[in-house]
Amino acid sequence: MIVRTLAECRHSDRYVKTETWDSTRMLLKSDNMGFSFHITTIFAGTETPIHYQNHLEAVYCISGEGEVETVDDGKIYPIRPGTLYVLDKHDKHLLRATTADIQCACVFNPPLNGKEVHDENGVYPLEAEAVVE
Ligand code: 9YT
Repeated sequence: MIVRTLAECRHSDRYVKTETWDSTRMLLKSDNMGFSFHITTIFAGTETPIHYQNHLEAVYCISGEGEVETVDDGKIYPIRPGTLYVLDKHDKHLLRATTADIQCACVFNPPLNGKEVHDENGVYPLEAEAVVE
């Protein structure tokens, strides 16, 4: 059995921060669960272009406020506490936190290795550097 807290993961190599979001990767590929599980904060007033060509992702909003826009059709979906959005078609999208930071729980299949950040096209590589523990 694995038991971890957000606080201890946040103070380890499982924590990744960029200009528009941070991510605490509580479960990774090395945990052998077949998915990874992250707690992510999207910073208020930011927009992040994302295109997970190699991954499926489900995102559950715990707190905060924002929207996600699917690039191909220009549809905008509000994000509020209790909203789940699922990138089941590798949807290219723009993620915006508006008036408040969004805190969300994210699940990735296949699982992340640990050190992934978006490349210039908003993509995570299939095999990024792993967290060493
Ligand atoms: C919702 C989303 O995709 N945010 C970007 C960070 C990502 N969730 C991650 O790597 O944890």
